[in-house]
Amino acid sequence: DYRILQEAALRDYLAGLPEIAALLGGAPAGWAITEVGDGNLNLVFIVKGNRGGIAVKQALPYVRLVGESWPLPLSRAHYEYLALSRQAELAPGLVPALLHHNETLALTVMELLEPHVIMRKGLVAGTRYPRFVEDITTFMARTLFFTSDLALTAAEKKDAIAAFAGNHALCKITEDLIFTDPYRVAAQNRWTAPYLDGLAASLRDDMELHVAISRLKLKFMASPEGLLHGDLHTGSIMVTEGETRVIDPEFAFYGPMGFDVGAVLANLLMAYFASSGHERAPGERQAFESWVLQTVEKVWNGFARKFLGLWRTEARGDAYPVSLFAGDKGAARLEIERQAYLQRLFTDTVGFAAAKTIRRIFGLAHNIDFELIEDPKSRAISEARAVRLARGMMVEAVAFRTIADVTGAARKLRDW
Ligand code: SR1
Ligand code: MG
Repeated sequence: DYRILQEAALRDYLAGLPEIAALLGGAPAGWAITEVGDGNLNLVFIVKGNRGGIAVKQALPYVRLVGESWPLPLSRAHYEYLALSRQAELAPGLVPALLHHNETLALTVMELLEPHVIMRKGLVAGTRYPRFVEDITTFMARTLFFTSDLALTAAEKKDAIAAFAGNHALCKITEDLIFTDPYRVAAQNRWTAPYLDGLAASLRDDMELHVAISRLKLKFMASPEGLLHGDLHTGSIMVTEGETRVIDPEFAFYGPMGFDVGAVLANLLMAYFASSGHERAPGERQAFESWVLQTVEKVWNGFARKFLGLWRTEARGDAYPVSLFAGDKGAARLEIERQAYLQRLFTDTVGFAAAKTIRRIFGLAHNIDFELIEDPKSRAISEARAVRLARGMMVEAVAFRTIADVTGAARKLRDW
């Protein structure tokens, strides 16, 4: 009984939900309904009555960006709802409140986030978000730690992996669009031609890069470390100066933690490189760019500190059995092991951040950080700087020992 709900059908549907109708207030005929979806996959409506408002998201049976020629399972709405429910338990207040879900219609009604804006749009405008670091580090540390083997028993973890295992069509999008297509001839690839033609060709011929991206792809496919958001870019984060909400986890599945952390860092680094192509008030450019790089550092450092803190105090999982680390000697050795774990996670994060950058410049789905730079030559310069950093981060990920190594390299490329 799935059908795409356009305005009139959506109004009738919502009128039949007493709690939602009461929240909106007034007669259904008076509700203002606007389709606002600007993502790649779904319909998103804002509905406002005389008392309140809601957001309604409905999955389409195809990829919106491309059209009906690219079918996509509606089941992604189920996984998104499941992930949002779990994230709400683990990171309260950092995802939108869920108000209603209809599995058949692949439709979810959520709290309307107002006056929040999509973070990517704010970054393009040069806005700084003082609350962001605190919230995104809490979100990532808690959702990744508490869904890992450090916090769950082996049985709980395997059940949790199984609950998301069916979301493979969405994983396949990532496997193709991020880990494969930008490095080969693919019909859907595009870039800022003709300026980046040579760079695009060099990616297709760069065997060290092909090895590095293939290792990352394998890690993405074969490392169910924790429940990932799966698409944690700045278009999946809504912000005000004092609040942060993570939205849109339809790509959720059990994967390598560095994929989520790398997504956040990559999108901040792209905002940094794109900044030179956007209008800024006098003095604002430098202030914004240095805020972005400080934010990159604080996101990694804050995440690592919170994750380690949870491991020290909340580890009830079957990994690292307490009985093997008894006494002062055991505690000291386990602490060294925690640091080593975080260092490996940092290396993964650096590699995934690089992959997330290259896909936005040569693959199908680009981002407005670069796309809104009108002059193609100026856009290509910003993109080429980001790609140069990303190539180094991917091929020599272990050479980046600290996050300051990443921001230092970014700073050096700022005027390259
Ligand atoms: C065909 S979907 C393209 C991209 O949009 C989503 O936001 C994901 O990033 C996906 O890779
Ligand atoms: Mg999305």
